Amino acid sequence: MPNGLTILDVRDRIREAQSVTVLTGAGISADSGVPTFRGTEGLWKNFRPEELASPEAFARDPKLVWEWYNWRRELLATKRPNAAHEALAQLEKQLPDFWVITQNVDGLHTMAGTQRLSEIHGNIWKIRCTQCHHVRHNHDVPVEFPPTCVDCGGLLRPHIVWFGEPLAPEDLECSYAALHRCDILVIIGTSGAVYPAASFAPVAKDHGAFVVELNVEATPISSMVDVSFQGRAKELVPLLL
Ligand code: BJW
Ligand code: ZN
Repeated sequence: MPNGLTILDVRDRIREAQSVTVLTGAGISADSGVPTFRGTEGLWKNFRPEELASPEAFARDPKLVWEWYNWRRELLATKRPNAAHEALAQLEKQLPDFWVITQNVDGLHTMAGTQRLSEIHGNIWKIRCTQCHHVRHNHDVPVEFPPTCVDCGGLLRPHIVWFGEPLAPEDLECSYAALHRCDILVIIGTSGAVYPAASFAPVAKDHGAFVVELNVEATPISSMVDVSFQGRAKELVPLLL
């Protein structure tokens, strides 16, 4: 119970808030059975990020990168939102100003019903043409290689932000606006290892927000927040919200 605040005290603060922003990471979907990136069971234990999640990797070996995404699409096609995703979708209906910023590409927030959402690292169920940049929804499992654009014949890639690539300006704009205006920022299940999301806690704090972290363990973000609760997202989020 850091700062003497219980999770129910924070729940009361959220009920009184005008504006709440939520930042989520892989930990919220871990409770749906989706692997996280880092940690002992994380994806990066078996796969090197620079070999699969970078524009250089795709230029070098697009087939290998598509095989990895096909494997993940196959896994994700079996996953459903959990109680944490659902609690956030409910809260959206109750608050005048609410925004979810997710680093997750799995689409589970949308499946749970969240509408006020920025998917800042993209979405695995969207694909983009490397030539004409057209983005389309695509739920094929697997995507046949080489996938080509119906408009221009260009090679298609996952609509995901890889290392070294800029985030979409409209996502950054919505995210920073939500971080600047919120009374409370709730950060759920992220290791705080990847920028710019890793800097969102201090951005919100500098604009006067009360910042809450929910995670199964302490992270580099823990020392910057007002209160940090340790536990699983699917248990803590419904209690908090
Ligand atoms: C639970 C739980 C349970 C478990 N309940 N909790 C500043 C400083 C240093 C470096 C940089 C910087 N700015 C930019 C960079 C470079 C780079 C970066 O950050 N590198 C770092 C490694 C240092 N950033 C970028 O390249 C970004 N681009 C950018 O900044 O562009 C600038 C630019 C401008 C102009 C021109 C060009 C460039 C892009 C970053 C994109 C990241 N993409 C990835 C991979 C996508 C591949 C894919 O998914 O297919 O996105 S990286 C990977 O990490 C993925 C995630 O979204 C992201 C964050 O991971 P997350 O969600 O935190 O997961 P984990 O696994 O790390 O943590 C899980 C957490 O959950 C843990 O804490 C657990 O304890 C917890 N947990 N179970 C609650 N049940
Ligand atoms: Zn095209």
